[in-house]
Amino acid sequence: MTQTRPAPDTLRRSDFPAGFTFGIATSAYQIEGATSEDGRGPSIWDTFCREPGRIRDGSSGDVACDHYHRWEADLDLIAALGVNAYRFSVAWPRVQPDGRGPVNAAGLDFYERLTDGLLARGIEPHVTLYHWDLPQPLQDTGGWPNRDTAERFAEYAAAVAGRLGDRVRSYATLNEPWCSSILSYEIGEHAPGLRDRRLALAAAHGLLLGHGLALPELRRQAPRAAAGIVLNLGPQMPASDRPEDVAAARLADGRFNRWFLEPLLRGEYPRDVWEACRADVPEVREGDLALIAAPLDFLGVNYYSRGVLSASGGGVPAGAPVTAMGWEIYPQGLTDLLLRLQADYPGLPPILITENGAAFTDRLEEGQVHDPERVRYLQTHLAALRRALDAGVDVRGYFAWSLMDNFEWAYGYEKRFGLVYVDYPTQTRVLKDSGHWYRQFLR
Ligand code: IFM
Repeated sequence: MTQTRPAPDTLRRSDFPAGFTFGIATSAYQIEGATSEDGRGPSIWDTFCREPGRIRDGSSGDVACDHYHRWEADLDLIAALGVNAYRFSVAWPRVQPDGRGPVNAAGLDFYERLTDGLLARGIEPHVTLYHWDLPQPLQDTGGWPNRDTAERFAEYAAAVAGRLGDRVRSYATLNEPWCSSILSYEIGEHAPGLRDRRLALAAAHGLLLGHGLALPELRRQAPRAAAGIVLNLGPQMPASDRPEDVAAARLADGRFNRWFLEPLLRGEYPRDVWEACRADVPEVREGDLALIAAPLDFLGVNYYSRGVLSASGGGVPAGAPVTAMGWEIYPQGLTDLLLRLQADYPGLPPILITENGAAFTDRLEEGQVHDPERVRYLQTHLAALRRALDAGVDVRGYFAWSLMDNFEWAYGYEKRFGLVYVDYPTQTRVLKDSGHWYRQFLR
């Protein structure tokens, strides 16, 4: 029987299951600033931002949204939205300035204040341990391609969970390992900005290994918190039925989605991609895959768009709507992705949509920001999520990206993803129409 569902623009929180988590997300380097305060050490992003030509507007996260100093007012803003969860990341270089050895108490104090501040406001803390800000000293000894980094990550995870413990609702080990490996070591667009496929695949394995080593530490230190990982995923579709396009899409799917999903959920790397990349595949030691495939309490999915592939490359179909990032707006891809995960991975853990959102060219006019495209983006993606729930996919929560405009990596401050507008010179926060809409939706 087909269920009648409300149109996207009439969707409300009550159209989702009772207890469904609705939240909003950020990450440390993108919002905190204060990069050399209270004992924080340098990260690969501090170094990368200082290299000429790496960041489009020549900026860095040195000040960002000054959240390190404004966190209390920012938590009030989150509370005013009416969300029941907030996803933030911990900056490893604040906790361990050298990436190893003694813990910097002041760094952990900050995240403890944040955690307790959320709980005091009735908001669940969801922590991501690694959202790309590797301590520079660990890059100096090889970064993620060096297996030692995975060991160091597990120690760091234990230190964070040892302090924050079960006050945190969920710990994600990694955010989007595709970005911190392929985009960073092969495509060269993110720190450390290398172009070497062998190193990229070794980094991907190192990241997954770090995840596998960290999981038991999280379970030891915070037995009641959920432990999982966050992947950026999206359907990779052929531009036509031509066999070359179908093959290109299959390989793109393998490199983007399956290279991370399969070791985590099946304990093996996808054979077709392994063969295609044979000259560059990583060293996998005995026991690695068993660690990596340990059961997860949740799989975090970040969904933004799909890929459309032909033998000559990827692109957006002519005339398709896009965001300011040039990413196609394709809500059905979220439904398709979730159904595919459910079909392909028996025993799939519950899913959290840990990021979903869009950049548009926002303007502050007379104290207001009208962003109807973002409102529509959120509505249509929530409707797409609702369709996946109707089809039986076990999704437990949704986090909009992002709380506020912030440092969008290689794009600097040019791209605005926030539901809250940030006027950077004054650090004034202004709720955009999308923020008003989300608050209304959640009411
Ligand atoms: O801003 C990023 C975030 O850090 C990771 N996921 C994608 C977002 C938009 O590009």
